[in-house]
Amino acid sequence: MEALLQQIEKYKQEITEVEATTAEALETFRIQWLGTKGTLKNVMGEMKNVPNEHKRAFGQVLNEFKLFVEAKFESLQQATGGADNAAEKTFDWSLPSSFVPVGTRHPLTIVRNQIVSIFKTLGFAIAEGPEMEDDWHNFGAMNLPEDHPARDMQDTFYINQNPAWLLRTHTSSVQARVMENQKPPIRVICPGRVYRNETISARAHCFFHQIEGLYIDENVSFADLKQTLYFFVQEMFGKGVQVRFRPSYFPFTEPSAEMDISCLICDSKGCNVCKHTGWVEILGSGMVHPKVLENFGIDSTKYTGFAFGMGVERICQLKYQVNDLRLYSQNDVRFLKQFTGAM
Ligand code: 2NL
Repeated sequence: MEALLQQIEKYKQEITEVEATTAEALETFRIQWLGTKGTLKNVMGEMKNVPNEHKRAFGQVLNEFKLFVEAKFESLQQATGGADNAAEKTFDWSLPSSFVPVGTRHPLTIVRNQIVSIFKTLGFAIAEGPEMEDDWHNFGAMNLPEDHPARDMQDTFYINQNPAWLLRTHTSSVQARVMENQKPPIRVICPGRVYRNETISARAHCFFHQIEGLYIDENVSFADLKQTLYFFVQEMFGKGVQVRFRPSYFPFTEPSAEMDISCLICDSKGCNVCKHTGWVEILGSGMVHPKVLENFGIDSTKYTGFAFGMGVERICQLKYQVNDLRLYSQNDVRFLKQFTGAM
């Protein structure tokens, strides 16, 4: 009994010395003294051991101690910033959190990443280069004759005419820079934005995104080209897709071929996308023209190579049925947010 009264005095002493300054310290105080397993509860529990004749007097001491602790707690609360505490008391922690909008990748980025990662598995390195180019890297080195229509002001954005500075019309200019700086074997994939002087419509735009590939080594054959692009198509569009190659012409490849795949939209039954042929064109390709190799001092009797180029917008159109090129650059979130989740 006497010991208990002394203990309570000691507690009071201890409490008087407490100076809580933070919300955590305040909470520690509350748990230690006022909590369900706190000191106050313990001391109250001693009541049952007090002889009956002392219960009344002891009860008063306990009650006074309780008020003492609570008063201290209140004064500490005030000292630790009344405003904060008021906010904390009235804040409803069970409310749902505010909505955090999550951005989405652009569909062209998604498709570009897919294409690039397929060629990476085949050992292709990624190369990038400037969008503003000189005549040589964009046209000359690629075996485009001086009078070629692509060189016309009507088709190309010129920044300067003499010497010619222009916005690259294909990413071949990047491969040109790779051939300039590296010796075969060369195996690169070049993704990037390219520019053409066209009137904007659903089917044409003044810029688009291209991915070109280049593979130069000894004994590279047209069979390698076909097998590589066939593998790409199966990875990109699925195992059941049919392919066909049609002879074509590019100044920088000989022979040249365009590649079609069976129409995914109508399962080759005939629709607007395949113009009722059952086939859709997805890329151009060919064996690198000997003149292009020699332009970079690569011995065309020792080395051969294949190259290809595809439009990312076109692949994206086939994968996601995007029917208007302008959607890619209008940044309408109703369009963009349909691609949530894809990488
Ligand atoms: C297309 C066709 C093509 C190439 C691009 C190329 C690059 C070098 C040498 C030879 Cl460095 N060729 N590129 C070859 C064939 C076709 O692109 O329709 N692109 C959208």
